[in-house]
Amino acid sequence: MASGGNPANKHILHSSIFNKTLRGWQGLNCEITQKNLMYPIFIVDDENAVQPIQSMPGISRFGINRLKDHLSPLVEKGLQSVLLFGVINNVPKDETGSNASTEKNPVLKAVPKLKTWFPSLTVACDVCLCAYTSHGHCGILDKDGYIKNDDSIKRLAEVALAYAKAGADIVAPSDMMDGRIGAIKQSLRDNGLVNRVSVLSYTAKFASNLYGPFRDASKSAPAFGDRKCYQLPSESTGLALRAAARDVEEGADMLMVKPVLIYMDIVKELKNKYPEYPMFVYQVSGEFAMIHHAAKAEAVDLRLVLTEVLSSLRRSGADVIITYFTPQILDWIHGGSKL
Ligand code: PB1
Repeated sequence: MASGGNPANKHILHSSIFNKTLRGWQGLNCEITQKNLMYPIFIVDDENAVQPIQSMPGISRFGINRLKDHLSPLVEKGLQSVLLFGVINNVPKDETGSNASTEKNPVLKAVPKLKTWFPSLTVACDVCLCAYTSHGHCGILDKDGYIKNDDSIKRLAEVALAYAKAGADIVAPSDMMDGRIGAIKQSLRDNGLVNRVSVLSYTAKFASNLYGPFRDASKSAPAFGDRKCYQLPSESTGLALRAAARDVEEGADMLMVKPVLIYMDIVKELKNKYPEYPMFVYQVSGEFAMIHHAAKAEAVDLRLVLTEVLSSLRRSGADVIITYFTPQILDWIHGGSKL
C-alpha cells in the first residue's frame, strides 16, 4: 500500500468520539472553571435592600448590608471575581453624574467592605456615567445633546480614580468614549496606582438591542435618543478592530466584546489579533433573559444549553465570561459535574 495507508481512514471521525474521555479531549480549551467567570452585581443605595429585578428573573439589586450573605456561599464555591454596578434611587442625578464619584455612590462604599470580607476576591467596578446622569447617557452632553468627548473622558477618569482609591482591583469603562482608556491610565499613573489597578476595556461594545433588562435593573436608560453615536454599529467589524487597536495603544490591560452570543466572530478575530491580552466577553442581560425564558418554557434544558453556549464562547476565544448565570454555574461546578 502506498505510504499513508488508505486515505479513507483519515476521514473516520467516530473513532475520535466513541467515549466521553475521547470527546473531552476534543475541546480542552473550552472548559469552564471558576477562573473563567466574572459575576456582575447591582448595588443599590438602600443599604438593607434586596430588590428582585422583574426583567431579570433570579437577579436582585443588593444593599451593602446584604452583600456579604449573598456572596459568602459563592466565594466558598470558588467565585474569583465580581463586576459592580451602582444603582441610585435616593441620590440626585445631574448633567455630569457628580454622584458617581462621591460617597453617595453605593459601589464606593461596597468596595472596601468586599476587600475586607473576601480578601481573595478580585473586585472590578464598571466605570460609566449613565446610572448617575439626569439624561442617562454615558458621557457629558453639550447644550444640543451631543457628546462632549474630552469633558466626558476627564469625568470618567475621575470616576475610575475614585474606584481605584476605594480599593478596586479593576476599573472597567463601559462608556465607549474615544480616548477614555488613555485618560484613565494617565490618571492612575498620576496618582501612583497604575501598577496595581487593571483596566478592563469594554473594547467592542455594540449598540445592541439586548441591554433592555439591564437598563431596567440599573435605571440607566437614556432619557432621549439612543447610544448609537458612541456604541458600535452591530454590523461593523472594522470599528471593532479599530477600537481594539486604539485601546491596546492607550494601555488597556484586558479587552472585552459585548454582547457576545451574536458577536462571536468578533471575539475570534480580536483574540487572534491580540492573543497576548485576556479576552473578556459579556453575556448581557438580554442574552440572559433569552436563555432563561427559553428554559422556563421548557424549549431547552438550561444546564445543557448554557453549557453549550459557554463552551462555544470559550471556543471562539473568550478567556473570561461575565455572566448573570454565575451562581448556577458555580453550583454545577461545585457539584463536581464537568461543565
Ligand atoms: O447586561 C447588560 O445588558 C449590560 C449593559 C451594559 C452594562 N455595562 C451597558 C449597556 C447599555 O445600557 O447601553 C450600560 C452602559 N454603561
